[in-house]
Amino acid sequence: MKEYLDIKDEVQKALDTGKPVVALESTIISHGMPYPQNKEVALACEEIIRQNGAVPATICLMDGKIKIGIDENDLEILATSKDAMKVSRRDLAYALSKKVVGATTVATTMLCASLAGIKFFVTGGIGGVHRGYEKTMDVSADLEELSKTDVLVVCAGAKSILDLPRTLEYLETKGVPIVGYQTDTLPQFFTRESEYPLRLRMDDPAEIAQMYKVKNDIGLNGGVLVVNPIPEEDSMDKNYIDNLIDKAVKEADKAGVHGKDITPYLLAKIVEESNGESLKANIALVKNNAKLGAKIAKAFFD
Ligand code: PSU
Ligand code: MN
Repeated sequence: MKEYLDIKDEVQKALDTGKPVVALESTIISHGMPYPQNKEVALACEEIIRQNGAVPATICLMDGKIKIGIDENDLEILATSKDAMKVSRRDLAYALSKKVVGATTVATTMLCASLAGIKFFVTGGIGGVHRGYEKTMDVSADLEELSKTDVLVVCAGAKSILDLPRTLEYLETKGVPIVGYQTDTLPQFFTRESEYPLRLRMDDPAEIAQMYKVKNDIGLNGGVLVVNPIPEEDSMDKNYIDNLIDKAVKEADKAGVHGKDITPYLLAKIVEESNGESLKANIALVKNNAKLGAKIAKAFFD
C-alpha cells in the first residue's frame, strides 16, 4: 500500500509527532468551482488551517500515487485541468493504475486520508440521496464511506439538490452521528437552517473532539459528520436559492444527465444561474469549515 502513497514531508512529520492534520478534497477544486476561484479557495483554506494550529493536506491522485498534501504546481493542474477524473471509491484502483490526474470526492478523500492516518477532513457539502431516488437509485458513495471509514468530516450540511430527509435517514440507518455545530437543524449549505431537526448538538470544538475520542476508544467504526452553518453574513435568501436549485434539477433531468455527472452539472448550473452569487456563499462556507475543522483537530491533540 505504501508504494501508492505520496505523503508530503510536512504532513508526514506532523503525523509522526502527533500534530493535528486536516485533509481537504480535490473534487471541489476540479469539478465544484470555476477557475481561478477554485485555486484561491484551496490556498486560502490551507492558510486558515495553519492559522488555527493544524497542518493542511489536500488529497488528489497524480502519476499513479495518492498525493497526501500538494504543492502549488499540483494545485494549478487540479484547478485548470479540463479532464481531471472525478474519482469516487469505485474508480480509485482504475485511476491509480492508469496514472490519471484524479480529483477525489468526499468518499475517496476519506478513504485516502484514513490510509495515511489522518483523522480530520474539511469540505463544503457532501453527496447524499438524490432527489428522484425512487426512480434512479442514485445515492452518493459518500454516505457508505461515512458509515465505514474512521474520519471526522466537517461540512456545511447539504444542498437541496439532494433529498435531505432521505439522506438523514440513510445516515441514521448506517449509524453515522451527525453533530450540529451550534445548530439544532441540518444546515442547508447556502442557508443556515432547515426544517430537518438534528438529534445531536455541540457548541464547542473541544466537546466534538472529546466525543470523537470516545468513539475511537470504544472501537466504533465509521465517520462522524459535523455540520457547520454558513456564517450569517454570507447566507443566501432561502426562496431564491431553492427556486434556482429546483430549476437546475429539472433541467438536468430533461437533459438526461445522470450518474457521476449530475452533481458537477448541478453545481455549475447553480453558479451560472445565480451570476456567481452562490459561488461567493460557497467560498465563505468552505473557509468557515476549514477554521472549525482545524479547531476540532487541534483540540483532539491538545
Ligand atoms: N456537493 C457539493 N459540492 C461538491 C460536491 C458535492 O455541494 O463539490 C462533490 C464532493 O466531492 C462530493 C461529490 O463528494 O461531489 C459527490 O458526488 P456524487 O454525488 O457523484 O457521489
Ligand atoms: Mn451518484
